[in-house]
Amino acid sequence: MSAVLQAVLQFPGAHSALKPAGPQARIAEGLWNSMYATAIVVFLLVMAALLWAAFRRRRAEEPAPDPARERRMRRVVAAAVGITTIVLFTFLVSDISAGRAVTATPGKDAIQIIVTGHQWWWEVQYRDSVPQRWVTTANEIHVPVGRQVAVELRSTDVIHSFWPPNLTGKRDLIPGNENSLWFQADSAGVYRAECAEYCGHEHAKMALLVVAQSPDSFARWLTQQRDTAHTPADSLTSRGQEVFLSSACAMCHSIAGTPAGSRVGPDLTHLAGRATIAAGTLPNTRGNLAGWIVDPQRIKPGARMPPNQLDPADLRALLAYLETLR
Ligand code: HEC
Ligand SMILES: [Cu+2]
Repeated sequence: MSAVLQAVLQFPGAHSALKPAGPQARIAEGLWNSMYATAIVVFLLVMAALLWAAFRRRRAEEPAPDPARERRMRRVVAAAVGITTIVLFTFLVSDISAGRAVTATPGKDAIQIIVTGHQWWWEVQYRDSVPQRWVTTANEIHVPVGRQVAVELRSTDVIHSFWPPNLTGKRDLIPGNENSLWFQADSAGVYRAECAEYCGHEHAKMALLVVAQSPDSFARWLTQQRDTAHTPADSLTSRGQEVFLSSACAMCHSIAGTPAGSRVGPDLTHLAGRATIAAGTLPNTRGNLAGWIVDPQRIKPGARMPPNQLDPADLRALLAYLETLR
């Protein structure tokens, strides 16, 4: 799955409000472009007037008061005030209408996703009328291209804010309050989103990826996510599962199909299918996984996962097991 990560790294626009990939982001970009262009014109006009005033030839003595000239000047000033008012009023109207367009109610066939903010990672859940078909993952949202995605935003601790700049504006996740937004990705790609509200020590390491894929490959992904974890097939991975279930890991993490069912930390049922670990902090490689498990505090000081002292053989078995969780 590091192909996903490669895509992010090779696509410099994967984290930019000026590279819109969906209808809302395009509205925001249009608003920005019009304000930017207007500001450039106003700046040039003001600078030109300033330079003209500074450098125009002066007469040696004060000219005699000239009522016609005074009237002309008054008219110029009134026109400038009038134009300024019109420009500001146009900004106000386009701002309000852009805001309304961005927050319009999503259609009935929108995909529903629940995103819960935790210090400092994102829980992502796809619900279904049948609870057995619910999918829980972390730090990665998969969506089909061209379909609306309605996101319900929750928080279990402090205020976070969900912001995928290529797709839409930001919206807060507030404890005890449900917020929502929707977006749509018009082209396949991997877009980076992040927490946009300071939420403590590791706020900067609270990113997530939005993977927009064709409807077919999204459907395949969702079906696969509904599977429980594979039963270990060899002695190494069985040992790894034993290590996982017999140490502290199982007190905080879930792996569907095993007795581990806690939701303190990210669901690990399909960990190996994710591109990054620790909310976009590190690429999901064996070395990074080992470093994280042994001492998460070195990588993300303050993260809600304690260091783990594991026998090297046990660690190797644990890593082999975690890598089977596709
Ligand atoms: C006290 C609870 C706790 C314990 C015990 C714990 N973890 Fe974690 N774990 C967390 C939390 C919370 C996170 C999310 C940290 C973050 O990204 O800020 C996490 C993140 C992870 C991640 C990264 C997941 C992802 O998708 O980003 C892995 C892998 C992981 N833990 C494996 C383990 C293993 C293996 C053990 C046992 C050796 C373990 N954890 C023990 C709470 C715990
Ligand atoms: Cu934050």
